[in-house]
Amino acid sequence: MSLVKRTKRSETHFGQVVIGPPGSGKTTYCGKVYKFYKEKLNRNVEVINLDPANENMNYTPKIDVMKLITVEDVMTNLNLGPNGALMYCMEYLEENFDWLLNQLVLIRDSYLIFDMPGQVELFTHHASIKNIFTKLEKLSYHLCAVHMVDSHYCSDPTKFISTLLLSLSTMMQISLPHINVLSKVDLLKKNSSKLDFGLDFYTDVLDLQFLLELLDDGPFTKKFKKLNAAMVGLVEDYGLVSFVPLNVNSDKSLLQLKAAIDKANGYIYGSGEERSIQALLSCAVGARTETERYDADFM
Ligand SMILES: Nc1nc2c(ncn2[C@@H]2O[C@H](COP(=O)(O)OP(=O)(O)OP(=O)(O)O)[C@@H](O)[C@H]2O)c(=O)[nH]1
Ligand SMILES: [Mg+2]
Repeated sequence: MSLVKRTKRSETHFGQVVIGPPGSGKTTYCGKVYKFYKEKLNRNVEVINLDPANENMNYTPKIDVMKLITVEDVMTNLNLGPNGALMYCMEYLEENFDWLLNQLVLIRDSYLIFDMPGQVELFTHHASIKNIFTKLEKLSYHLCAVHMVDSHYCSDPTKFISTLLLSLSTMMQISLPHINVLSKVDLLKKNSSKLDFGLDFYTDVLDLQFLLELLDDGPFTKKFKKLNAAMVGLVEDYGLVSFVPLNVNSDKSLLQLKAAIDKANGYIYGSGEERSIQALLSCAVGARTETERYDADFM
């Protein structure tokens, strides 16, 4: 009987898949959140590295794709460039799904954090990563995509519209419960005077007409009024994109994001964790509950 068939479907597993463009903060977040969940929440958690070119991991992965294949080896042996080699690695991982599953069954009781590579086409139209997580979903892995985007892109309306379109197409392609994250908001706060709007405008994505006005006034974008309106209209019509801000060095910020992720993937936590969350909350946010609307003071 194949490993897939032997994997008990009655068992449920939970976790998050950390995706996003290069340098958006995925690996840093994985290391921080691993420590935070383990030490502050007593959650039984493991990190899985699925980036075959991950050099500076701030955690020890329980499963490491670099033991199966690396971008460097593919570049040397198949004479491919770095991007092609990364695509090849993901296709290779898909073909060797049992390699991953064999190791996942050994940590079946753990909450899983997947650190992913940063090439955007892997999440917008290439099929391998989607296929891997679809297979896991069918095996009762309840995963939430945590899509990190550098909040620096809020500083320019053209970059922000690209971010919105990227987030929307990634949501469509990956098809998992999905949380978009604006990473490095601590840096954004330091440069808040350079922003056209307050942080809420960028996180809530509610009234993009203001963004359209800026695009229509921009020296390079004003000649594309219809295109600007079509792009903004597309994002508004779907009504799916919004962001949770994150400063990875703030426990309060990690806790806010945790609440959103647990809600999205349906994570059921044990009473031990519930107690520690209450303790953390009383220290970090006074009388407020974790479901209450956060403001910018955690940045
Ligand atoms: N100030 C600040 N810096 C951050 C934060 N999160 C990540 N960084 C920095 O952003 C840089 C890139 O972080 P990584 O974690 O390597 O990003 P990544 O998405 O894993 O990058 P790739 O794997 O290459 O795609 C590092 O220098 C981090 O220290 C944050 O919340 N605040
Ligand atoms: Mg990384």
